Amino acid sequence: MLELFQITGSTSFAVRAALEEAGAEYATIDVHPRRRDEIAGFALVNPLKRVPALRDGDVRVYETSAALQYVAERFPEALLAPLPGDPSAAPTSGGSRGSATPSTTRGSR
Ligand SMILES: N[C@@H](CCC(=O)N[C@@H](CS)C(=O)NCC(=O)O)C(=O)O
Repeated sequence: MLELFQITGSTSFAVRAALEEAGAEYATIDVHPRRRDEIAGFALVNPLKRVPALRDGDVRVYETSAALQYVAERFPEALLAPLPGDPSAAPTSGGSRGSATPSTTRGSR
């Protein structure tokens, strides 16, 4: 089962929200901020011993953005984000005034 190493009130919440939104089966492993060495295997999942971190079988992911991307790709049916190669993920002009700010859109599938 997919495991989320987390600290309540940290950016772990974003990954947990994505897992919930995806309807994923997962377990949470609570990391105490000052006792991170007590969690068996945590350093193998994230050598920096920071949260969030995910373990999914042999796959280990850390950094919030990478974990969010992993969840989106692992559960594509949840449509959490455009997937690599999805033409609807192409940057747009950002509005009628032609802003140069990149943004992404998600089309209906
Ligand atoms: N750049 C990392 C930052 C991770 C990070 O600093 N996490 C904090 C919680 S928000 C943490 O693990 N703090 C515990 C510590 O550094 O001791 C990310 O985006 O995931």
